[in-house]
Parts: sequence; C-alpha cells; structure tokens
Amino acid sequence: MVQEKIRFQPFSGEPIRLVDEQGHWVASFEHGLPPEQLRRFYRDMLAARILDEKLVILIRTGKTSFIAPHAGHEAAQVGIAHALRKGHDWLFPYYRDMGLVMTLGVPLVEIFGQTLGNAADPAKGRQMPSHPGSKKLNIFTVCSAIASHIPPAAGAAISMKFRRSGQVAVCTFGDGATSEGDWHAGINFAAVQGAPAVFVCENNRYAISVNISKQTASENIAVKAHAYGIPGYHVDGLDVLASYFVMQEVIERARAGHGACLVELVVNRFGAHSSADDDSRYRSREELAAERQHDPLVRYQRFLEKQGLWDANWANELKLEISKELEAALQEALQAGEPDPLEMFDDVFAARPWHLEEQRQLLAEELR
Ligand SMILES: Cc1ncc(C[n+]2csc(CCOP(=O)(O)OP(=O)(O)O)c2C)c(N)n1
Repeated sequence: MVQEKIRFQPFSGEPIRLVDEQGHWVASFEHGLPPEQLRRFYRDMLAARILDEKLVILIRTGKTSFIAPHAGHEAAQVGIAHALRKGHDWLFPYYRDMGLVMTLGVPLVEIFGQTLGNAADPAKGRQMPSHPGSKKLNIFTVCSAIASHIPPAAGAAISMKFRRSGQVAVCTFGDGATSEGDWHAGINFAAVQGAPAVFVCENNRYAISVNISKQTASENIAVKAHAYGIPGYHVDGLDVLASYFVMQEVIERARAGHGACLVELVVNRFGAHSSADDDSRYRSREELAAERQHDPLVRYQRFLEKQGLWDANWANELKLEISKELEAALQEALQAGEPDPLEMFDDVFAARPWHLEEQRQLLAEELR
C-alpha cells in the first residue's frame, strides 16, 4: 500500500479553504500548478456558469421541460472533474451536475441534446432533462430518485477493489440525500469493504425548500463519516483550488487502497431548486443577495488577478469564445429533430420480449 503525501486532515472544525474571499492563497504549501492549469479552472467555471444561463433560457423559451440550476456549484464541480482520471475512474453524478459532466468532457451537443430530449440525446429522449450519462466517459446515468445511486456506486467500488482495476468511484449528491436510507446503506457497505469510493456532498444547504437546519442535527455533513469509520472532509466548495486539491488527495488515497471517504463541499445555490420551484416562497431575497456576495467565480478571479493571470480583456474574450461554442452546439442539437418513437422499445432488454415486440409492431403500423 503506497502512503501518499497527506496535506489535509479529516474532521477539521472550519471548512478547508486554500484561497480566502479576497483571493489570497492561505495554505501552508505551494500550489505548484502551472499558469495554464490555473487559467483552465477559470475557463471551466466560466463555461459552467454560461451553460447554466443557457439552460435557463431554454426553459424560459419552452424548449426543455426541466432544469436544475447549478450556478454557485461551479468551483466544486470543476474541482471534482479535474481530480478524476477521465474515462478511467467512474462518476456517479446527480441532476445538478451539468457543469461537472461538461468539464469531464461530455460533448456539448450531447449536453444540449439531453436537455432537449431529441435525436441528439444519446438516450434518445427517454430520460428526464438534466439527467445525463456517458458510457464512453464512465458516467453513470443520473437517476431522479434521491440517493438511489449511492448503493450502485458502492457496488462498483467494491468490484473495482476485487478486480484491482486501479479505478475509483466518485459519487456526488446534495445534503438532502444524506437523510435517505440508501445513503446510509451504500456508504456503510463501501466503508466496511474498504472500497475505493469517494462520496461527495455538494452541500447548498437546501433540499428544495428544506433548510439544512431541518435536515440534520449533525454539526455538518462531514462528521457523519465518523459513524462509518471513514474520514470526512469539510471543505469550502466555493474555493476551486480547495475542492480540487482535497478531491485529488482523497481520490488518490482511495486508489492507493485506503478505502472509502466522505467529502462535503459547501456551496451556494444561486437559482431556485429547479424550473418547477419558486424559491422566493421559502428563501428571503436578502438571504439570496447575501449568498451572491460569495460567488466562486469572483473569488477565483481575485486570486488569478493577484497572480497576474487575469485581466478584463482576456476574460471578455474567453466569455465570447465560450458563448459562441455553446451556441453552435445548441444550434446543432436543435437541428437533430425528434427521436424516432420506435426507439422507446430499444436498449431495455437484450432480447425484446414478445409482448413488447407486439406493441412495437402496433406502433409502427400506427405511425405508417
Ligand atoms: C427518493 C426521493 N424522494 C424525494 C424526491 C423529490 N426530490 C427531488 S430533488 C429533492 C431535494 C434534494 O435535495 P438535495 O439532496 O439537498 O440536493 P439539491 O437539489 O439541493 O442539490 C427532492 C426531495 C426524489 N426525487 N426522490
């Protein structure tokens, strides 16, 4: 078993933070990252923010039926994506992870196709919008039922251990998921089996309208790891470098055979829970305005400025470039057209049962 360099201690009272609100590096170690990578994090966070804005437009113009805004989660999601070994490790995401799957490399046309539920969607419109997946990139398809992906992530991690595949299963969810039985069962099983699983809570302190104060009596989410005998890391998820460095350390810790762990990335949710929610009914506009003062993009911009790596011209050009790229992908996805209704019978059974075959033929005749 390789003992890797340990920088972070679990169960810290205060959230682990490497860059403060003013953009100062406050860690006791050098980050050692090259300028291109530091700027890449900014680019990816900006792209995630612009994607969020585009998804809001798609819902307002009636082109999609559901979105789960991820603005405020960008630093956490970009940190997670960069810490994973893309296409080697497995990600078990949840519906608010559009920025995460985009950063991991899900093609933009697929992202918009999935949102539109049309022929550009690899699932051919048979999934809910904001529920992506990717066979190629080892991304488990999102499931709406809260925490139902925790046991599959534990199972995948246990299999990775048996097969000595050198992979890690990273599983994300919100704070509300921690109240589900599946959450307990899955984490307990992965922990007791010493499986390479990293469970990550993107804690935005709300489960739809339910505030964290009504969700748990625990001091924070990370301390729940005590009960399973695994480390729990409490992290400032508005700090992209803290999210990245902690995630990298714990993923490599799991890969080296030290078993499962829990990470809590404390984030903000700038939007409503989803397009089906009006958050003004339970969250004061003052509270929201105060949260908006803690924008992960602004904090990281301040950090980059201090390194001489950010200026307004560069950022504006970047914004333009990303917006054009996203718009082109959206237009391509919009042109893909409706999926063939007959595809609803595909990909469910290896050999289609007789009754579905009969129904498929009936529909085919109807369509003719
Ligand atoms: C088993 C189950 N119960 C209830 C719901 C309805 N529901 C959808 S999202 C949600 C809140 C989840 O909140 P959280 O886990 O904190 O994640 P967030 O949406 O805040 O990122 C609920 C209760 C569901 N999808 N599945």
